[in-house]
Amino acid sequence: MPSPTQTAAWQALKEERRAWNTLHLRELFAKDKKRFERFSLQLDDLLLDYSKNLIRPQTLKLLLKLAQETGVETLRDAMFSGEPINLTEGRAVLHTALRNRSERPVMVDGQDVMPEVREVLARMRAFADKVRTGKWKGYSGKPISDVVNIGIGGSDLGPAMACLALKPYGGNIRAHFVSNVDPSHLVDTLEDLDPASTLFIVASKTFTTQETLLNAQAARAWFLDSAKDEKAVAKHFVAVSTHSEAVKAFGIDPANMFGLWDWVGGRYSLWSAIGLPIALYVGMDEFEELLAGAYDMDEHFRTAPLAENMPVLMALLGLWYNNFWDAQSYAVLPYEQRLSRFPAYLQQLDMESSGKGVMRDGKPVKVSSGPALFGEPGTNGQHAFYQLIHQGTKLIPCDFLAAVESHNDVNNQHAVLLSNFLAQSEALMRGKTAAEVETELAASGMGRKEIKALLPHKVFPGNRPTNTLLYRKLTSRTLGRLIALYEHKVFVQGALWNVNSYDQWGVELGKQLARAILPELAGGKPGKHDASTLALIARLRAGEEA
Ligand code: G6Q
Repeated sequence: MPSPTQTAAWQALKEERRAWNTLHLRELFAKDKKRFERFSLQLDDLLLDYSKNLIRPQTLKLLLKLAQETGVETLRDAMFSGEPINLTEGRAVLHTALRNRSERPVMVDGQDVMPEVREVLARMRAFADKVRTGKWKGYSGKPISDVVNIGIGGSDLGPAMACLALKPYGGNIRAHFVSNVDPSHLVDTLEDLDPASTLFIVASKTFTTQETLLNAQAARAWFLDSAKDEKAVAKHFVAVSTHSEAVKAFGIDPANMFGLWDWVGGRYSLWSAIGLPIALYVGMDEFEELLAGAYDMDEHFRTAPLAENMPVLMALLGLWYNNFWDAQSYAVLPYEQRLSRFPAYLQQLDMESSGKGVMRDGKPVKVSSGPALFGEPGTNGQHAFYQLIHQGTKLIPCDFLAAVESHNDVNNQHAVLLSNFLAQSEALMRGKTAAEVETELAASGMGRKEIKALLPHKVFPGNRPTNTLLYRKLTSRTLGRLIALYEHKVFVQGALWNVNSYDQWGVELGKQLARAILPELAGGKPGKHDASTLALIARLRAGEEA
């Protein structure tokens, strides 16, 4: 696969960018009454309106040509068919197999992985049903009331985000998530829990992650403090991992272990048994709805032509700003409080996957790769950081997300939420001209001198690009579609930049470095460090305040 810069489309896009120096969306909307129809796409109840982007028909044509020239479709087909596209780890990338709702086999090294996938799903169902109906009893005979997932990164962010999003489908089990090695996270979580009705899920693909193992040990000690019987552990601790030996060594019966496979990347694993907290919280039927939603998106991504392919279009638009408009960041703004952890989840998905400096062949990427992603739910973000998006010097493309219908009908507030949602993207697109500001200020009775001084501060340049994603209601199926949409978007960008989206050596580095410093904090011989790190270690050893 070539570097994208070697394609004819890339060179033509540079020209296209220059043409945009004199174009404004406000005028393009005025000229083309069909702009919304031209630049929007519907997949069942999910609408992508991408008309408020800095594109015209020829821009899109060139972007689609780039997708063709960089071989996006070939890599996509290789992923779905189980080829080891994660080159640096020699692995297939098959989170799509986990939600394959068809009878199609998925082959890895000549073997169909679907029977094993179905078997784990069946075990999850049996277990979730038992716990949710109260048939699974704790050591004192009490049913389970609280589930605590102990995991970090990919073994935490997805399930934590999804449980929050799917609250309306939650049953009588409360779900909690402990990830940070900061002991306060565990302590605060356990504070109000009853050991006799608490179930811990120790979720770690590798079962070597320091934070997770330490928190799991501490949780076990907390539990045994009340239960006072090692045998009770089996009723309160289950594991999700690929490593049955390590699980056993930790003291969890492998019969209470749910497996996954090395072809599931951590940040793509919520569809596997890593999703067990979701299944316990909303029930297995809803969990399967989540899988079905992702499968809808997989089928769309796999079969729709590039020009009508949601993840492809979103990826191309992202690349357009990232590489031709020098956008360094990207905001995801759900007007849905229950998606409050969605940006954090996407942060890992996008930044861990696309935060790469070399191409698939190990040569440096010559262009800017993944942007920094951030976001908060609207309307909260409006009262915080939108200022920079409206009037700052940086271009920040945004995705606005909202549901037509809310799960809660209170005081007409959903309509207020939606009016804000629409007003923001419209304002970002249109801006406010000097003439408009002047008219407004004059009408308020302001004098000429004052108007002159204030005017530049009140002008909004507009021409700031946004996507709008509108769905009927935040159901499990919709959430599945949305997550898979962003997963595939990230995949396409990886293909466009020719980077491996599926490794994470930066995470591994963190895991190694902390292990080396720990004994030094405990009084061991200081290692070779820079003066700043040495001084900080000395300060911490002395117990002084930093
Ligand atoms: C995800 C990353 C990383 C990983 C965590 C937890 O893609 O690899 O976030 O999920 O480090 O790893 P374990 O599940 O192995 O504990």
